[in-house]
Amino acid sequence: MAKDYEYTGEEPENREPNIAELLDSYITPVSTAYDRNHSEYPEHIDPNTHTFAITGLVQKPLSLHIADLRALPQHSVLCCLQCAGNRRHTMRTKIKEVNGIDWFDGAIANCVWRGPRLCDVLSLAGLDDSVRGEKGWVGHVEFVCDGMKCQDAANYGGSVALERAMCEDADVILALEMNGAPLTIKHGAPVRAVVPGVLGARSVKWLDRITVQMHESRHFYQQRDYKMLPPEAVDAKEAEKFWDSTPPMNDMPVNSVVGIPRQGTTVRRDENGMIDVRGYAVPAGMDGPVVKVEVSGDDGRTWTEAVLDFGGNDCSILDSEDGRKSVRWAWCLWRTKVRVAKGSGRVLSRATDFKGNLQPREGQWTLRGVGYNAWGESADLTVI
Ligand SMILES: Nc1nc2c(c(=O)[nH]1)N[C@H]1C(S)=C(S)[C@@H](COP(=O)(O)O)O[C@H]1N2
Ligand SMILES: [Mo]
Repeated sequence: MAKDYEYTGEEPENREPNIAELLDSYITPVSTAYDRNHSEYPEHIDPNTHTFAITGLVQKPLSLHIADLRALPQHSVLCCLQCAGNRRHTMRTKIKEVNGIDWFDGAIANCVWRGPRLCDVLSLAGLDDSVRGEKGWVGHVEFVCDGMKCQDAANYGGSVALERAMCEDADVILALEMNGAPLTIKHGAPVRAVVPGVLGARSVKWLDRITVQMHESRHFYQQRDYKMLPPEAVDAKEAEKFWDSTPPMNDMPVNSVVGIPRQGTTVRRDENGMIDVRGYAVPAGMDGPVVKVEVSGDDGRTWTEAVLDFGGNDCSILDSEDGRKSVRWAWCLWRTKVRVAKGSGRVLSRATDFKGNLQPREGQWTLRGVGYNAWGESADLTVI
């Protein structure tokens, strides 16, 4: 199938680390974390003079400095940011061709983000009565970066529900730091949104404007991209019929991948006929943390429970509410040994999260190759 979405102009930087490097550390180092850009990087933005606006359905529109954000209580969130197109390569090779960057399994990073809560920032401006519904907040919060021309639009933007933004438990922050250091320009300096559990596209970098509004963002990257179009949308022309009726993606699904052994490699069994297997797993949206990862070396007939690692903590961290809360948005790294027959073989993985979401055997094909979460798989192994 021909690609309908050829990019024009300068190709922005999009890169992912190889899986071995990614699995090497629980907290993904800033230099390892994937980069996903729809535009070139901005030149240095001076954090002392940069201002951004809070507008829309607020009592008092504001223009804020970074110093105003530093003056608010700071909140740290350990969270896995992932591009909606992570694992696209597997969707394209296992099901059929899709349009989009050929991400393998590395468009994901587990980092500590720090900054004020978005709800505290919005409270500075005061929310208008019109967004106060009977059962909670109505409307949306739009994040916009105005400075940079994107491939498909004049600027970058996206939104999340105001209810999510205002819910303390949802941990939505305006991040000033990543892994204990000021944000780098690549990752959104001086300030970016971080929306845990939601596709990375909403964690807008280089923020210029936050607007409270009744409607979802009408931005290209909210309305004409990052949607799980139905399978009937087989090409760009057919997709036109479905963009408006398909909701934008929001929460990411429960997922896991087998990182080691790599697909297509030769592995040697130990004296018991077992091989070492490692990978990562993430929970669905707000339903974390991951509580179980199962691995199979016999095509899913039998499953072995993997040992979970939450950054030096084992699964006993899941026993208390505080423990679970501390890794709710995070990934776990997992490892185990499984028995595999000699010859050609494969290993499979499937994750379950705290709410009981189980990673499905099959993934749904969708034109833009987003949201793939079929069982993790390392195929075409030569087992000796
Ligand atoms: N301003 C702006 N913000 C953006 C993007 C962008 O192109 N421009 N890309 C988004 C997407 S699609 C993802 S997955 C994440 C990637 O964040 P990272 O580059 O820090 O890993 O940023 C999001 N925020
Ligand atoms: Mo993304």
